[in-house]
Amino acid sequence: MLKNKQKIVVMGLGYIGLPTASMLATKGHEVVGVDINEEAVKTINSGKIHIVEPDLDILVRSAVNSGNLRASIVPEEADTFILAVPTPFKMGVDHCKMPDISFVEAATRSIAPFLQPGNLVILESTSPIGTTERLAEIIAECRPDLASSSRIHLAHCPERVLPGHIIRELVDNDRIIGGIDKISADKARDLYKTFCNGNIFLADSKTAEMAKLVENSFRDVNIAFANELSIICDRLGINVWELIELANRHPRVNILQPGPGVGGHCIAVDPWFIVAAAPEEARLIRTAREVNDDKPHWVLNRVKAKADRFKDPVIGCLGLAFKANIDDLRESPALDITKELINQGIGRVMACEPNVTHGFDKFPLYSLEQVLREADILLVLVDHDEFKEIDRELLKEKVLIDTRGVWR
Ligand code: SAJ
Repeated sequence: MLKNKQKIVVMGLGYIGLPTASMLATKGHEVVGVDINEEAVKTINSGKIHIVEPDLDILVRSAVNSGNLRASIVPEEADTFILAVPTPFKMGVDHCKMPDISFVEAATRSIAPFLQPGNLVILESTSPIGTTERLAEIIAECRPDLASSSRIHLAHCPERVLPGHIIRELVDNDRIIGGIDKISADKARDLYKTFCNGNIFLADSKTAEMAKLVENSFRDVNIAFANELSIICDRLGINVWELIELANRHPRVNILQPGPGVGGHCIAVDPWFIVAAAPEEARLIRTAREVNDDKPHWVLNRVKAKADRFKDPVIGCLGLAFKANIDDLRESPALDITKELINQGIGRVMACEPNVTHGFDKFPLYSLEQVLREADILLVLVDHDEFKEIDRELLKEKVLIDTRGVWR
């Protein structure tokens, strides 16, 4: 029997909320997952999942079967509320993308009627600086009866899990918890300790918010360096993959890998939250975003230049997902490049995405065999294992544009 068993409401049953809710349920807490998507709620209540993530199906099934997890479209009273809703960006002035915290605000307003003195509210969503304090204001507006200090505890505990490895990283990763006061941070730490084997570090809420943004910006800036190198090397006739491998033999150098651009819903978004907060100072972070956002155009122009040499070019696009060995197409540069080739009528485009087998209707998909047979130009957009294993003999007569270095 769990020592500090709690009733927990998790707002948002997506890539973060659902694994977190299920994990807490399998550890013995009573969990109610809340989502506005009625279909998702039905699916989860039947022990199934509506998103793709390795091993999540097993975790959800066991959480639902244990009787500790149920999904609902409305919140209810609980000891702890965890907010795991999206924080996208919206277009601001001067091409600067501004954080949109309307989902977090709406989720806070919807739990406000159910709050009781002593409750803990945890913000997991990646958020701009000051959001946790903003939630305290919203709660005070909605519930003046709870406004006196320390009646509601509030902490930011940013998620850090890598899509494709969410279940393992949820348990193993270190966590940062930023409380609006010490007691809030302590209470959140006690809860996360029930499933997290990593170290838990306490900070104030602004530092925790910034830490999450900085982690993803660090990666974005480093990928931008690799992407810029790939363009420089192309001009200078140097194999960038070999170059990076050699440079990384230095004990203090660790260059990341170039690609067709940066996709997903985190790394291409979060740095903008820092730029929006400090536009004059965040020069490198902004430039890195621009370098990465520009990479798909550069790839497109390279394909056009090669296609010009053919009368009726057939272009095989290998991979549509935003990174290797997943089926997630959200904010994928590979998908954008392929769509743009089709829209601009650059030859006949044959796209192949081995991880997407049904439900895709934007354009036709082809088997790898068919693409390898018919394409004049092969454009590698994702480093899926299937593409690494292609027999090199089959590539001999083709024009190759390998944005991921799978055939380096
Ligand atoms: N990419 C490259 N070159 C590289 C590494 C990545 O081009 O060397 C590209 C990928 O192909 C992809 C994009 O970057 O298009 C992002 O992929 P990723 O694997 O770097 O990260 P995400 O978006 O799947 O998850 C990130 C993780 N953050 C960090 O590694 C600092 C994860 O830990 C976060 O929890 C997640 O963002 C999030 O939710 O914020």
